Amino acid sequence: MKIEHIVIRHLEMDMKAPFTTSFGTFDKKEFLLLEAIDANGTIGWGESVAFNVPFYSEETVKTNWHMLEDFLIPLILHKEISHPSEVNEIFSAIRKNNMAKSALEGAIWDIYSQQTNQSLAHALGGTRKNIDVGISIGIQNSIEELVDIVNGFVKEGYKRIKVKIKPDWDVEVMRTLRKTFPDVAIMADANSAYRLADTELLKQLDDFDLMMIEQPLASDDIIDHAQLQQELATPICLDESIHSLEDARKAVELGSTKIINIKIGRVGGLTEAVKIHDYCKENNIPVWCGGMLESGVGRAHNVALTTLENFTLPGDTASSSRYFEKDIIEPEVIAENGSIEVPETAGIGYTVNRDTVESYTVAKKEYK
Ligand code: OSB
Ligand code: MG
Repeated sequence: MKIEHIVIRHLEMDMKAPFTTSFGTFDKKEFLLLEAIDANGTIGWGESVAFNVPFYSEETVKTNWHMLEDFLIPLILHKEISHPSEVNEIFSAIRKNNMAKSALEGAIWDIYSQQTNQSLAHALGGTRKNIDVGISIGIQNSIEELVDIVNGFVKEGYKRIKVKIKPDWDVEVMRTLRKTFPDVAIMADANSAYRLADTELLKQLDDFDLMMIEQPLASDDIIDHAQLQQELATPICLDESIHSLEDARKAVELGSTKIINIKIGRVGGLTEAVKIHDYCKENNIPVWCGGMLESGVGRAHNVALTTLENFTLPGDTASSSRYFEKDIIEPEVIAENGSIEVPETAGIGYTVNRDTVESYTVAKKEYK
């Protein structure tokens, strides 16, 4: 294939409810949507998971636009590409900026799977027809409100409940949840809110039979996490610290993580995500697919990736309707009883609604 035309759109979507983590609150979703068109007219869609603020990682909507316009798109336009796994190599001179790279690589994977007449899931080597999913719940104003919200999602059938924690919203919260929901699979995500000096506090979480604790320590750390894991019975799962197969290998070899959260954008695309999956499978490290409050396009890519064999733990890919009044894809992603049916049609398996996209677009530029 040869990509001849790329459209970058900056979208803003209202969220049904604000989402609060230890690093801040999102009350609207701003992101870049990429449309890539090849010489035959096949259209592929990709989504950047970079937020409008650099609090989860250093990338933002604006830095992504800069990287795409000035460096990544010029490397791709009018070049013959025989397989999307080549894109990683084409981008290799450019350091990091993984979310920007991933958005473009994702659109190319979509085109490739359409042209080879297979679902994206199949093109990636996935086999599941249905995927199990959980849900991630932000920090609330009171434990009572949190219990109500958890109760609603447990009733909807989500397969595990993840709750955000931070200092002063941790041990008592998890104690109450475990007492109220004795049989539910529960985990906590700290988004780097603690330091090794908090080990005694974090050890108290061992009382609540949590599936795992996600990224308790610094976002760039794998050393202190290894030491913390020695002290904790609860498995540590790294999110922010893992940007590549090499990061995954080092963290696993050091004993810093027993489970890995794979986010396509954070690791620079689907090709690298599959490599991390394969490495983890060989090393008995279960993985699950993380979420970044994606619109339907990013959500569809997450669904496809999760069909790979070693995605044995429920991910964060909830129904579109959990986040937005109206998503940009048709049909929307629907989790029923904590399970999503994987589409079998060629490409990402969902249709992008151009009118809906237009209604959320605040800026747009074309590259030829
Ligand atoms: O750490 O997984 C995270 C949302 C924004 C930034 C980081 C994270 C999250 C979530 C929500 O946990 C995942 C989702 O529902 O998409
Ligand atoms: Mg996380």
